[in-house]
Amino acid sequence: MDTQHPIGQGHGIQGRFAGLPDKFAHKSSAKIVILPVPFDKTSTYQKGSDNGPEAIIEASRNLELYDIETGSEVYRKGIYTDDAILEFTSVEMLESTYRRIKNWIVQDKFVVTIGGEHSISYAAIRAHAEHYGLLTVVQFDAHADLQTSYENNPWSHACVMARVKELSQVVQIVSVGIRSMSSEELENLDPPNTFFAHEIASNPAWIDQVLAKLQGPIYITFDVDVFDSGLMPSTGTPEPGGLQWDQVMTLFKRIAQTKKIVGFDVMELCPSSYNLAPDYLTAKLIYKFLSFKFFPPKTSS
Ligand SMILES: [Mn+2]
Repeated sequence: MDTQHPIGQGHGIQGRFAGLPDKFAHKSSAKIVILPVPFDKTSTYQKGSDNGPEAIIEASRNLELYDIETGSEVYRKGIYTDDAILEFTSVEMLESTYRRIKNWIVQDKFVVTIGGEHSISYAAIRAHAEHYGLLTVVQFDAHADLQTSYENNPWSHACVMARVKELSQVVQIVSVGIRSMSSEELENLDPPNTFFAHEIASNPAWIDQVLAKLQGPIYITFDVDVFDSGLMPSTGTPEPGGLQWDQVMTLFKRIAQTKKIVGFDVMELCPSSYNLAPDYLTAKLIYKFLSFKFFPPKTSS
């Protein structure tokens, strides 16, 4: 066994992202905090995203922690896996999540919130928006999530971006991968800042066009259903025609190279015991994102 790299490949400690030993998972010294929010109350099709955080953390123990592309080992920054937010109602969950995240931000931690249904992101974005004053939100999603209210609940997952729009510090939302919406959402939609999946498929310049929109501190909210349903079947509402892994990686990398990313969340993994690949994909997505964020490659590719 290589004693220089004793971590990864299923070793390590259960319940911690990447199974990191104490040295790299310490609450006070870690630069990165993983906040699990196992909440799924408003989803309407396939339920079970409340099992997402546990599945992500379990899968993450199997990651190899040297990132080839950036030549880095981002776990050495320290990744603390926080206690899960456990609340019963949407309002309580949002308030607890908001307060927990705000407390980490003032300690200069980079917070990765993992869900759970997409409504959770409102609390995370609100905490970052208040701290940074101005925020551009990049939304990776199959769905617009712009319903004013859904099933009489303004805090439904289907309304999350409508609520985010109401935050005064959010200067703009740039949406990527959208391919399913209702006509009622059109009035809330910002067409110049919406990159529909069918347009991405036929426009090689789409990544440059996304980057040209971004200003100020960047928050990325990532609904895993932005991926094509073949790659990501384990989600509440899987949609065909979605993004591929390399497209997402390229956009992550390009944003990290040119912008200041201040926060990140990954929502809507609805794990299945019959197929672990989507769980592993989500864990790897988080680790790749962190590798790009903290060790952005010098040259663009
Ligand atoms: Mn969504």
